[in-house]
Amino acid sequence: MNNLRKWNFKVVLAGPGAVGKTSIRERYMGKGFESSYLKTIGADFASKKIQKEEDLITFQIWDLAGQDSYQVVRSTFYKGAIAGILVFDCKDPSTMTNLKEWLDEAIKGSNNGILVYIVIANKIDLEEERRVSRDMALEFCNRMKTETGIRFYYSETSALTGQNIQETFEFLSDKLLEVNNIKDAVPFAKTNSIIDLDDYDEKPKEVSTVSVSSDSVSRDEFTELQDRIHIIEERLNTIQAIIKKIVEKIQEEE
Ligand code: G3D
Ligand code: MG
Repeated sequence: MNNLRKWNFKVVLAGPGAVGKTSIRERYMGKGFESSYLKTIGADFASKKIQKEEDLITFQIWDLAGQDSYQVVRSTFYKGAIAGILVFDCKDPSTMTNLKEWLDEAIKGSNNGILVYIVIANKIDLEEERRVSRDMALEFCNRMKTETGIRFYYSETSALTGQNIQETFEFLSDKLLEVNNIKDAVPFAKTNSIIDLDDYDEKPKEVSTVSVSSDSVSRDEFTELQDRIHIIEERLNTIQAIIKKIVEKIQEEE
């Protein structure tokens, strides 16, 4: 167990209200998840540990409140995030076009620190009512990519049936290990349920992650450091939540 590399990945689920963010998180976390509910402050996060060979990943998934009233303080929640999942409802094209604003907010709020973005078309179980086709969504993602230079992945899910939820988070964990230089790039399969908008346009990416040289730090020291960072990160998250609550109280009183 001690030989495992430990990772703490903060993931934010962003997008308009009612598109299914909470449902996606709950579907992925299952029933027995370890959770810190911060419902009263308009967002909550839950964490889930998964092991991939030598890597122990703690996903900390923040589920942001979609309500506009929270927008002022919402940026706090992007701090420290490494992945952004932008969710829209495939029945409602306006929830997709809205994602551009959510993306801008995520870029600013995370100080450009988010390394992996996935756009999710949710509620694909409602086939009859679907109004955004895969092609329309890919075109939209491509436009966002051209405007921002950001690399996107695209996935279609149903939080109701569970379709593609597990796969999307599996893919995300692989990508996060890849951007941390732990895993070789996963060769992209056309049949994959996740679409890489950069499929035909592979270019080396500069990533600003900390790389630890094994010459200077022993494995045990490294593990201990990671544990300590993990604890500090969890405390910071709690502090962020408390600050948000205070700001809201102040706003209420104004
Ligand atoms: P949010 O967190 O983005 O605001 P929620 O969205 O997760 O609260 O979901 C909003 C509503 O959409 C909920 O219905 C939820 O059950 C439904 N929903 C979420 N994902 C799916 C999906 O994949 N398929 C279908 N059919 N419904 C979904 P209610 O009725 O509780 O408001
Ligand atoms: Mg919600």
